Amino acid sequence: MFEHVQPYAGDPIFALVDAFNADPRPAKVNLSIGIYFDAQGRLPVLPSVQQAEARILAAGGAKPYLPMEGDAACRAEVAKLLLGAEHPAIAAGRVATIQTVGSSGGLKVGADFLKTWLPDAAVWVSDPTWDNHRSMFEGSGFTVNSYPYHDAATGGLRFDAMLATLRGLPARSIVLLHACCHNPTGVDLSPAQWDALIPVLRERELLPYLDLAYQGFGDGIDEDAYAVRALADAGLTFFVANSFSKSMSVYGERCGALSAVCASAAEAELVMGQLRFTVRRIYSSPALHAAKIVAHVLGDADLRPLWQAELAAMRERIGAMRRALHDRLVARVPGRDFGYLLSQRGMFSYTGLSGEQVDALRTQHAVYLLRSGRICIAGLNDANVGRTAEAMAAVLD
Ligand code: KET
Repeated sequence: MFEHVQPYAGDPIFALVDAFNADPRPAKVNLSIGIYFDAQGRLPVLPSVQQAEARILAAGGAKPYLPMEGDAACRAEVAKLLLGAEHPAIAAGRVATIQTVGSSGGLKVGADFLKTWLPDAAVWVSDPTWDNHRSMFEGSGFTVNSYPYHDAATGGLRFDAMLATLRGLPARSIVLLHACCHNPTGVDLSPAQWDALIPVLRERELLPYLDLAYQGFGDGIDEDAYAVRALADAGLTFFVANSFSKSMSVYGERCGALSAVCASAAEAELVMGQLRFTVRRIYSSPALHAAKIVAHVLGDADLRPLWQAELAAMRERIGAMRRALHDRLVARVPGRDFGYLLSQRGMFSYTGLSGEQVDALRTQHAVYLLRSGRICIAGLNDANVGRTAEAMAAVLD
């Protein structure tokens, strides 16, 4: 029956984590997966989340199925977090938000919805992007193409080339955009560049699909939602999948959402209906505990500011580690430009290291990063940043 089944080569990110865990060398450094580790190298449990869970546990209660679209309080909080509490699109009923199984669940539900309702569209992702974007959309039956994005020569953005490509796309093409903290490069559009992109999206009648997995890790919760709010302010119709995995350090709870900002309340209701149906035939309904965590943390007058401070502390620690790695590399490898470490945003930096240099870092120095040269800065701490810089310098020499 299954003799013809092809072996699975494994996911490049999860496979690297497995290899890291199996490595017996005590001084190993994990800069592979996009997970925030604290100054001691541990996966943090945020006090805001801990307190929310204590309250949830104390309240007890049965464990019914959630509706297909998820918990109402959670969904309302998500829409406000993305757009700002007072955004007119929310008041007008133009935002259809469903709670999903991580933002991956949201991305996938959105992809299946789009394949049904825009069946002839192609998907355009940045070059490069998170590998799973391509897999997910291809899995939903789309052709996935890429638009120019990262400039390997300068470590910046190929913004003009990106715009030129988008200007040439057929109407109703789906354009996947990282709202902030681009994965894998850490190179983001500035607010002015978003403002310049929006008329192109509108004139070409493109459908923006935002991935917001790192809200709060760039410049701040509101700052990182600039793209979402600018698109909504401009009256565009778009999707946004957002995640709490990283911002609340609740990876395994699978807390995420998908929002469709639509032209009218009537359209939002139609989209919501079909999103429900899409969910029903994949996983029926999302997780209760995830909904309660998100709704409590975002909706409570005490927990919300606590969470915001915790997220700010994570962001600031990443900034400090960017600076620490930068300064050590500059001292160790003079004449080479490491400015990208300071200008890139979020958990990731694109180092420009070759596949061979990445292999040498892993085999000779027990420093793990993706073969594309992506490092997760959030895996650095005071105890390992010096060794990491030494190892990087050694492979650059
Ligand atoms: N979008 C992006 C851009 C992203 O980097 C991730 C995870 C996700 C979505 C999925 O997050 P979720 O937990 O489903 O809400 N990225 C890291 C982990 C992974 O590959 O799954 C990573 O790139 O290392």
